[in-house]
Amino acid sequence: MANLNASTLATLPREVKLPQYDVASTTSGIVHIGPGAFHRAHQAVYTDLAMAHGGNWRIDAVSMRSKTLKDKLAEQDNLYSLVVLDNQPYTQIIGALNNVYVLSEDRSAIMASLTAPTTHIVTLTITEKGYCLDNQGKLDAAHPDIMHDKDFPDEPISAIGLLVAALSARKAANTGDITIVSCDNVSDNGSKLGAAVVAFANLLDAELAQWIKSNIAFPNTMVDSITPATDEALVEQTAAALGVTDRWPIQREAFTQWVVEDKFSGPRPAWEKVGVTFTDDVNMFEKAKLRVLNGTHSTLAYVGSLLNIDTVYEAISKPEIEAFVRRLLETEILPTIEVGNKMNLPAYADAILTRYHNKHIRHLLSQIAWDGSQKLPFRILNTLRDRIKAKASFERLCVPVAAWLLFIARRQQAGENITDPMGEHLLSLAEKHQGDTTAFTDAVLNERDVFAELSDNPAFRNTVHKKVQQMASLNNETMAQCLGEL
Ligand code: CS2
Repeated sequence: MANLNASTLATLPREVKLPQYDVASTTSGIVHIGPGAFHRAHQAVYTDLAMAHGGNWRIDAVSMRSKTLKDKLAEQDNLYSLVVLDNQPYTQIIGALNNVYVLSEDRSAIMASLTAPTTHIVTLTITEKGYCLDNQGKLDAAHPDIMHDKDFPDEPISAIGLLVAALSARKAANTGDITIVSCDNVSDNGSKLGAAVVAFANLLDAELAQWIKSNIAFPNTMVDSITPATDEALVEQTAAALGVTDRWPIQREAFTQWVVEDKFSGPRPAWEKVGVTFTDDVNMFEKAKLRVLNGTHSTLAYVGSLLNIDTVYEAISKPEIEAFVRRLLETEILPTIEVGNKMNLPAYADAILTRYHNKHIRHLLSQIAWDGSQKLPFRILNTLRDRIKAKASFERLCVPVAAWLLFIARRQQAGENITDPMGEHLLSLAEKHQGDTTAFTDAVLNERDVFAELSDNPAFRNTVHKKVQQMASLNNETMAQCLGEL
């Protein structure tokens, strides 16, 4: 079978949507750091659509480590398929990626792109851990990657170091303004990124730090679209539908949302014409999305994996699980989000649960369970803090925390790894306290990198202990009763 590429586009079935601009003659205006599935299903799609309204806004994608994308797309002119899995499925070819680079192989091309006067925007999806933040959301100067980049500022290995190297070169060359747009599920993502970049620059050169502060915009954003990782089944299904091979398509639900703070240092694509919302205040959207969607996603991931359930759809299809998630939302999550009359919060939450019921999507709970130590602070612990501050109940918010602990203990017992920067350490705690769940719970709750001041809160600790005990015997037979009591 031939490959998907510029010369086979004309052979695709008529119903496949194609880029509505001349891909070959359109050049780059954006650098994206971290081109995982989410970027390719979200910002790259909006940008592809926006280029129908003009502008040289193709994307130079920079992988910090993985060579997969570069290798897979090399033979297909960096074209790939967006496969939308929903009641009305469709396939769309995305031409937005102009170049795909890997940091270890393409350092000079990456710097050239980051410092080009034609580059006006850098977007990032580097996941929570990519920001190298401490438990207060500030740059962790003791992070090994940050310490490396401080010693070798011209050969950075962190995204923060790379941005500072690029900004330093732009300042020296007096290149035009650039806007840096975080697109990760981190609360106040733009402000935190901006502060981390300035803090790192300050370690190298106080004047550069000041220049960044005065000249570079870091808008906050909220991003949303459920995007399971690419798997072989998708590759096969796409080949059957297209009649050509796409080695790295992506799949997504139909729903997609991008809310961006209207704060750009220079020009940008006509994103507002293709569904992106620009606003002065992203905070409310960000908070609602992180707490409602990502908070319940992580809850499903850890509770579901204790019941050997594989996907979000299967988990939410168990009436006991859905009922618990609804109680958690109504009683302890929604009351922490102030929306005034700008948003109908119960309807928003309801629509998210409806999205979980999309039977066309196989979204693995094991994928969502990655990086719990990095995700739970933003998704659950901040909500819990607000409840504590308001002297309100937070029992149910301790369920995902307890389920995470039991998930770690079970993985250790099964001799399996967990994908998490703290994974090895957490598994070693589970091994040390094997057979003593109380001691293990105490040991994890002492991890200040995750829990910060909550480590010292007796009410929080006691409730997590209680939930661990209540859920320790959770299995398919006990599910109804066990979840009914939570
Ligand atoms: C998920 C998110 O993998 C995860 O942790 O919760 O990727 C989620 O699917 C997206 O944020 C939806 O917008």
